[in-house]
Amino acid sequence: MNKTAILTLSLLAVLAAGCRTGSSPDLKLNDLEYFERQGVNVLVYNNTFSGGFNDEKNSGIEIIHHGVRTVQGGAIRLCNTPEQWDLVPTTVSRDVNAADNSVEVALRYEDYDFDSRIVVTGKGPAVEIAVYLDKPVPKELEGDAGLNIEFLPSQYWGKTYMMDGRLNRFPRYSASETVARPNTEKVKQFKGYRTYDDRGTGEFVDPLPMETGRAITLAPDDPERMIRITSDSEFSLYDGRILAQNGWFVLRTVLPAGQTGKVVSWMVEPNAIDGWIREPNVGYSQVGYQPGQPKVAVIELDKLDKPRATASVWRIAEDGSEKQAFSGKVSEWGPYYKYNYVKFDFSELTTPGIYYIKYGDVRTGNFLIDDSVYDKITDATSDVWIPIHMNHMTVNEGYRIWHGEPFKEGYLQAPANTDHFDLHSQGVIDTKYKALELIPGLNVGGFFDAGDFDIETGSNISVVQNLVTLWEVFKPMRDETFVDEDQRYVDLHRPDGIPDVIQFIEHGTLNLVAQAENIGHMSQTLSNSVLDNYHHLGDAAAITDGLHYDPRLKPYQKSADGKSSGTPDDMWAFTTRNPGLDIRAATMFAAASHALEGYNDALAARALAASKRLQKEANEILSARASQNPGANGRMRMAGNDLGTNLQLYVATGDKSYLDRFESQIWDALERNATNTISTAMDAIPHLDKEYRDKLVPYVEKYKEYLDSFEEENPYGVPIGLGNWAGSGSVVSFGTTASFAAKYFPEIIDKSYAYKATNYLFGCHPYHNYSLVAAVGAARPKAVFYGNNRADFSFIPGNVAPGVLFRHPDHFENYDDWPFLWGQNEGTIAGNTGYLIFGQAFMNIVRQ
Ligand SMILES: [Ca+2]
Ligand SMILES: [Ca+2]
Ligand SMILES: [Ca+2]
Repeated sequence: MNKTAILTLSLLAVLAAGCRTGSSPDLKLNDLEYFERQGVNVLVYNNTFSGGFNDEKNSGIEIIHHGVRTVQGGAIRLCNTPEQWDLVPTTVSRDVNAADNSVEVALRYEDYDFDSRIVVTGKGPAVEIAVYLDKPVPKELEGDAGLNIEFLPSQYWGKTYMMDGRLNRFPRYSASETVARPNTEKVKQFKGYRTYDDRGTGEFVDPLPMETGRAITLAPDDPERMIRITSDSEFSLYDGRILAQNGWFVLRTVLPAGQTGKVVSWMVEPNAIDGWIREPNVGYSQVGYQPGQPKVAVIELDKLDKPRATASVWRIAEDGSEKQAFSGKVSEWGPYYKYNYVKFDFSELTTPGIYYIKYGDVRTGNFLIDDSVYDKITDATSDVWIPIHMNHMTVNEGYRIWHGEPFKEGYLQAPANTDHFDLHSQGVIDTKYKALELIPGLNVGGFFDAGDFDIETGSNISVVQNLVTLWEVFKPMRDETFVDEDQRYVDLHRPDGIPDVIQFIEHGTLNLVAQAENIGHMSQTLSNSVLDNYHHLGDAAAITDGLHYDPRLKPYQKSADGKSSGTPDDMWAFTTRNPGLDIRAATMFAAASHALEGYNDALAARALAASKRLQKEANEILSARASQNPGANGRMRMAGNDLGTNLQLYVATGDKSYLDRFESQIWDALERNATNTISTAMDAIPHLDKEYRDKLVPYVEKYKEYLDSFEEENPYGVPIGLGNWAGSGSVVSFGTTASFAAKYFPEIIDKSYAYKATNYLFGCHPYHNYSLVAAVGAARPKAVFYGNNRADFSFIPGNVAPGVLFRHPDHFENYDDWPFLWGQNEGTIAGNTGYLIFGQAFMNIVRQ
């Protein structure tokens, strides 16, 4: 967007704001195709159930109520309190009828040949949600198919509600009633998997309603959350948390059997506070600023809010007194999606101290200006988050065991043609093992993927690669973790004389080498075999019983020798060979081998042997495939000969022929796409001469244009992802590449770009201003994350949240009272080791 356009748009925004003040209190469809009045947005399938993991609590009819998305999941659903893997409808069509002020969606359950239509019509301050059927509910779904809508527990618990005039309060914790019903009555779940373990009873648990009636008022005690809903037929209110900790409050009307036409009608009236304007979100770095760095707060404003002319910074003295230290102009940036943005530059303030920003009535949390503010930004990640994610170990911290030793029984060969619930599958068996046979030696090393406990091989390869990069480039000698692979024991905050990074490299390599040696090639994943333990929360050692599964035993029976059980909970190895993954592993093994030399020579030798064998075999497979399918030849050979691989192999082996190959490819690649290639190109600088570095200059200049383009694209000046998984990862890579560029080309790329990345991560971003990195040096880091302790509404220190998630068509959000949305709150092992590299590269340039 160019500056003129920005000015024009902001002018339009001000004009539009002027027109809308005192606008009608009716919910009207706007140009973005949702119902709007100030303080209330009603979205009708602007987001559909197609995110990748079934019910992501992000879809259907949704309400953004005074700035917070508190209601979603409005749909025809097949149970009282749907879980993630319950069937979701596909959206066959979505028609917006501006003249009627209505939106109609056609929904379909393919498994049951069941079609329905939902029509949402704005009627004054309310919307009518009506369900139409052209054919009656299929017999097998009678009593199951219903109109559901879901309310965010953390925004409603503790608040009152009235059903047909009866008084109630939303419970802080679920303790309502359930009933056990025969499994034959359970509507099938995703691909026939089951989210529950019936312990041999043949029964599933069904929640009973907390209340039933025809009129409900939610939160009459809280104008921001109050909603009135009436129905032409009975509805019931359920607490979804009774089945699954991530469940929501659900209001539901079961569709009548044998009827067609308009079968259900609800009137939904969300309260709108008269004259409500969202409080400004003053974005600033909660970790603070170095005295000489740029300091720009980005202030996110309601479009009806009139920007102030000035803002100020106040200093807190050692005696607790406060004094204004700086006052300056606020400049307009303009509209970006739902809000309007202004900026406040206080770079002139350079005196070390404790400060806060005042913008109108808003007073931010305090922050420091000091040279030392960034010194500890990676410590929690390296000392706490990463060791807690070490698999096959007991992990202790002080008085607390984070988890015992998981998966002692090892991993079984996944049966052929198995689809899986975490986006994997097993094709034909391509190992020497039979289905469900134990593959020996895999229960060693490796890192939990994320908030779940599988070893995602691709991610673990990236992890080892990241850690080797960290080690080779920065040699961090930090030793705060005790790791004993023989005892299978990790103790946090206990130095053992060995740098932690080298121990993490060893731990990751141990599992990946075991895969190469015992499977013969890399697996896709080592993961859960049953859905009912995949969604495990808490101690990883409790996921399986640690005993080998023996199908000859009765379910849950233990063998006389205590070594096996009839519980089919053992993890599976999904072994379907992917030569591309093998090549990535070969590169990583070469790098790991180099890093481990002199520390664990035996493992280094195994890694190098695996590297050479996998590279040879994978290239043979690719060549064979290419000769069968000549069209794919170019693409497949590229996979085996990419730039990064050749560079890594040169570093690992010292073999000049790899470097020659790298040099023969790099310039074409830079010509094709400088921004994507510049990072790899810079990785080679330490290994090549000055002439190579100087030849990169024009591409770095091009890269600078790319970096600058974000200043015009959004108010934060960093890449902001709009996908289904929020974009902190892109900001981290942006910051990493910008930091390396500032190191090698300070005359072209100054440090300001890298500082933009830390600003964003540590609080200067849309929606709220909390630091996205758990527990890191901020007055207000985020309080909840999607880790394995998420049911405790807690976090694992050092986690980097994906962050601010975009919801179509114009809403950014990051829940900080509800940890369960992975797309905004889950950290991953590859992402968090990537953050370590960023942190080191960043500290390296800002200390210069
Ligand atoms: Ca996973
Ligand atoms: Ca150590
Ligand atoms: Ca077992």
